[in-house]
Amino acid sequence: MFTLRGVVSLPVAAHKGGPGHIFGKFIDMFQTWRWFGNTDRTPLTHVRQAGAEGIVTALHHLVSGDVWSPAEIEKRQNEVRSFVDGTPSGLDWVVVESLVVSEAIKQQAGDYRTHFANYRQSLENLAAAGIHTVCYNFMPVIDWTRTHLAWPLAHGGTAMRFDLVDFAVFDIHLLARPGAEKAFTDDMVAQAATRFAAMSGDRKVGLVANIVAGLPGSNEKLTLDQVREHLALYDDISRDRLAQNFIDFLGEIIPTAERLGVRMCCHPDDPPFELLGMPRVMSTHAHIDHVLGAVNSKSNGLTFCSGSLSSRPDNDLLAMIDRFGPKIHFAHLRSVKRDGPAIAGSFFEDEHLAGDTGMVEVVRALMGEEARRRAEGRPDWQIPMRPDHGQDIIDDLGRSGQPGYPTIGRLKGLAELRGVMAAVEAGAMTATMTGAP
Ligand code: DNO
Repeated sequence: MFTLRGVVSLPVAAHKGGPGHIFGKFIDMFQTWRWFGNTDRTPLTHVRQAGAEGIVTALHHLVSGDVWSPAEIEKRQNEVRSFVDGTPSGLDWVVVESLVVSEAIKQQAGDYRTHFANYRQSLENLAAAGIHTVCYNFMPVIDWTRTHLAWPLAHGGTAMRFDLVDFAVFDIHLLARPGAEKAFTDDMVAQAATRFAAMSGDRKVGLVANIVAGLPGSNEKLTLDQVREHLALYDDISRDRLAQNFIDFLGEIIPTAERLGVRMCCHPDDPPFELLGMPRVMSTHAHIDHVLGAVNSKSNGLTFCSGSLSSRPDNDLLAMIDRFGPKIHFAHLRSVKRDGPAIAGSFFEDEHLAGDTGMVEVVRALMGEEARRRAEGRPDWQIPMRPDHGQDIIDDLGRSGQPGYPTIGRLKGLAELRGVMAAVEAGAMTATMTGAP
């Protein structure tokens, strides 16, 4: 029932082979790549050369709340399966990211009941097409948020950054949200005032665009006024109410997902703390525990995003893998470097093996979970991962790709992560051969 098409159906020997695998200890993660369709600046030929084994994509052109029809799904599958010259790509669409949950569902307003039915129908259509892993999020109004899309690094490349002072400038001075100062410390409010006074017109426009115009993944591009209107709709929605709306959504769709063998996996909040006075329900260990426990099904799972989760220092990633492991259906692997110890603070997206995330231990723990599943006989033992984001380096600079999704930066990230996986696997093998614990 729970097979990941194109993943576990690959015979292990044909998939990787090599003498290292003869003991049947193969615990590698399935290496995927996010691709936005044929307009993506990274063509599938390059995805193949980067060594990715499967594709993560979505029908980004459809409005949230609508049904994903079999014809649209098939069209995207066919795009993934061929290079633009028509030759087979050797790739398949294995993970949906994202089947967006509409604002109507998050707020339980307007057409939300129709949207529940449409969401279930989309799951039916995806499962019929052989796609069984579906990522989504439950963040109100704005998907992931950064203040800088091309923050200069000492090595000459650029990275994405979330700067809390810039965010306060946006919230207090540009969006001018009533009462926004209350969300920040006095010191932060003062720093924001100074920074705003010195900020150029271009930077103000750029800052607004970075935050509200939508980063890849959100299919609604909002104006400042639309953000204000949306925020007003959350005036009466407390954190408890949003959490309950989330659980109601799960109650509506998880039985269908379970019947279809679809693994739903919710992405954590990014960043994982409150923004713009709106509640957050997927930021911490306790939040995730609550949501996964409220509708207890293997189909109700988690996208383990190491970068989002480690953006706050009190999240213990290894404890999360230990607790939620059996329900981790997808992994985003990236690292952040935090500016300081504040729970809600600034960070930038560091190289995949650098920063505060502790990537080697995270990969080791995820591969340990895979090994545990294999021993248990789970057909979906292999966790699809993708190198999440990447710094813009070398040919990425000036390519104008999707923010956070450069070709070379991700290729480098994937190569480094593959190295970690190979080392972890070799370590497991050595332990088996020497009888070491
Ligand atoms: C950013 C992504 C997110 C993610 C959604 C999942 O790079 O990780 O946009 O796709 O939050 O629904």
